[in-house]
Amino acid sequence: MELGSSSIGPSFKAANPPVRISKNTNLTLRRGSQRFSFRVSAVSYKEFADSALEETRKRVVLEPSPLQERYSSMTGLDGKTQLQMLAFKSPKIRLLRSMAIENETMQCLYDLQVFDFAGFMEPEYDTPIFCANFFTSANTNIVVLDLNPLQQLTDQTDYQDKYYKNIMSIYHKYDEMFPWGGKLTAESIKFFSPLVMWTRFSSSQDKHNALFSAFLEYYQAWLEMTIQVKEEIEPSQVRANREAQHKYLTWRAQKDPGHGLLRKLFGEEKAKELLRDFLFNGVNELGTKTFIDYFPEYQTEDGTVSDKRSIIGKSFETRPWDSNGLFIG
Ligand code: BLA
Repeated sequence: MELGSSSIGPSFKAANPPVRISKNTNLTLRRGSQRFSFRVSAVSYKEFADSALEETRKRVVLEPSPLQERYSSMTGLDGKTQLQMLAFKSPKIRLLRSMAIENETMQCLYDLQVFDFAGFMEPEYDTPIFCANFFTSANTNIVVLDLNPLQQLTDQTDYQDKYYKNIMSIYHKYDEMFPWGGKLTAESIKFFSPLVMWTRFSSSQDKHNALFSAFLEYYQAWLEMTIQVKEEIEPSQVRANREAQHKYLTWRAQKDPGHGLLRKLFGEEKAKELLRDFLFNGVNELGTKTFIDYFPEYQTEDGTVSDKRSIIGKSFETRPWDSNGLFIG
């Protein structure tokens, strides 16, 4: 298979994503008679969301999700930080939602930006969860881009062959540009696939352009999977899909690294609502198991959930999958 193309099933070839027009911003400051001019590389995650939705509409009929009526935009307690939310569904996609946070201040054009874009299927489908999670502050970026599996991929399984084997070339296209981001909360690895792009980098226009291409390429691979997937009719399989999704939602609604920032921006109560009702919607509806049922190691002596983000701690200094996607730990 040639590099840059990928196939899911016999007929699928991922199209190359549209090229992004570079958007540099020139800033000019004056002090007395002197002029200082410099360029900042700007990234607009709203543009990422718009492009993904545009690609989706070419293939799938999207309807607004009922969540859109309650969540569209918000301003943080600082009066400066803007949050924008989009939410859609289709007959197969339970929820396709986007959250973009931007903070434009006078001192620094883009002080803080967050992008969290995810796609969750109805439980009749075992397609992975689309996950783009980008955090950009003054000069650093933290990126997770993945098709999060519904089955743990630290062992070779049919699920891995079905969804990942034929699209590993997508990951290899970007692995030099976006090397492994170093140690991370060890618990997270079981929610990731061998396709995961976990990286940190300093902002530059080249990196932001490449991230945009990677985002759309991963997204198109996911979209194609959602189109080709067949409905599961075996009730035990549907139950397993639902529980896997519920476990994932339960993990992220409780332990997502974004909690702290959302709490600072909107206060504890609103942050919790955003997490449980919008970002990880389904946590209250898809199952009745609690966080402790799924992750008993987090139980404290008085029975509550430990505040710790991780019990195991940070690990995986290097990528725990080899280039073929085999887990090497
Ligand atoms: C950092 N986000 C991180 C890190 C990971 C992720 C792995 C590095 C820190 C760590 O090791 O945990 C992302 N972790 C994930 C994802 C999964 C996971 C996607 O387990 C999926 C299973 N992030 C958000 C939102 C905000 C956000 C909404 O999703 C902000 C509102 C911020 N992520 C954020 C921040 C950091 C971060 C501020 C750096 C701070 C930190 O490391 O705690």
